[in-house]
Amino acid sequence: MNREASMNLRIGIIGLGVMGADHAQTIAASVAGAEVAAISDIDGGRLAAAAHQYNAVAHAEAEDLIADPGVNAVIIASHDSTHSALVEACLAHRKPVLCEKPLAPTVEECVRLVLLEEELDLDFPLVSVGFMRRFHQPYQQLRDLLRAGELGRPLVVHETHRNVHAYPGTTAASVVTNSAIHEIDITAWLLDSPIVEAGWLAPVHPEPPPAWEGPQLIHLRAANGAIASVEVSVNARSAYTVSCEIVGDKGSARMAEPPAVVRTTDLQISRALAADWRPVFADAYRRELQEWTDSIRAGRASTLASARDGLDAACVAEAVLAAMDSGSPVPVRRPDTSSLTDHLVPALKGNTNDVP
Ligand code: ISE
Repeated sequence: MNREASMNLRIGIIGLGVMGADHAQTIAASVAGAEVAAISDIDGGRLAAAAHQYNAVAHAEAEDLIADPGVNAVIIASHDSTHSALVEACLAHRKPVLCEKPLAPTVEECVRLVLLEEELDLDFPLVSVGFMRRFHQPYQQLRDLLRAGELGRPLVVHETHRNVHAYPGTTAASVVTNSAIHEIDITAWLLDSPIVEAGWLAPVHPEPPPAWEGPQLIHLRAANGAIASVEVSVNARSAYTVSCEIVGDKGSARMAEPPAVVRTTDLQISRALAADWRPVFADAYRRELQEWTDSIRAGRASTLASARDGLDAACVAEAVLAAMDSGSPVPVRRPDTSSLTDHLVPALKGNTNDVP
């Protein structure tokens, strides 16, 4: 157990799958002012091993971790379908929460979370969403170039996102809500303009949606007039790769290939590529976790994506899914949250959480 008086932020992590385990490691190895204080996972063996490794409290139930007074901030890295209820529990306990993307798979759930948080009338928001690409330096440099006017008016964004293997249970829809949701968020963030229309295409194939795991082509149109094409493929087999190029009316800029060693053997030139996103975005995850920790300890809003950003991405994802069904481009519908706000949260009032 790790409950001695320390000035570190005591973080509880829910879910020890790929991302929960990765966050635990990053916090322990490279985030200043934070420690892994508690862990929860549905797999008892995995939970016990990680609790031992990090000298952390093990909670079989996620709700007990959130209620634990020894935990002052929570990371949710469990299955997408659990996000909404767990974020709500964090709000009830007034605990800052970093919820892995998506905030929740449906617009309805995201609206509820936004309203619950806003009704608490807090000094700074409690909910952050793990759109870590906002902390990836190449995206930040592309955004800086656009903001400085170096590329002129942005016209087209070309993006690709390829995973090696699909998760079991992947559907055409979950490719949008779990994978393409990154491009949905980062495109609006780069362009500084909300997405207003979405379209969807896929090659003709014997296995059409909903079972389709092959490449999808998503088209986005932003309010400022720019358009984006996103090729997303979760079963590409070749390697994990992500690319982004922005074309403006004065020039274009694209992410360069990551620094790597190029090998020449057997009459071939080659370099190693990543098997998944962790090595590609390791530095972005570290910077995101550091900023989250620093903001909570300083009692200020973080620069991570907010619950409203999570809702916005869900609205665009919903339009993509509607375009997938209808075969035509669909305008993005955004619920008028100001008319929905009545009396959602009396039950959440009254709890406190002391952050070091
Ligand atoms: C995964 O959940 C992630 O968040 C990765 O960043 C993304 O590239 C992958 O497609 C998702 O499945």
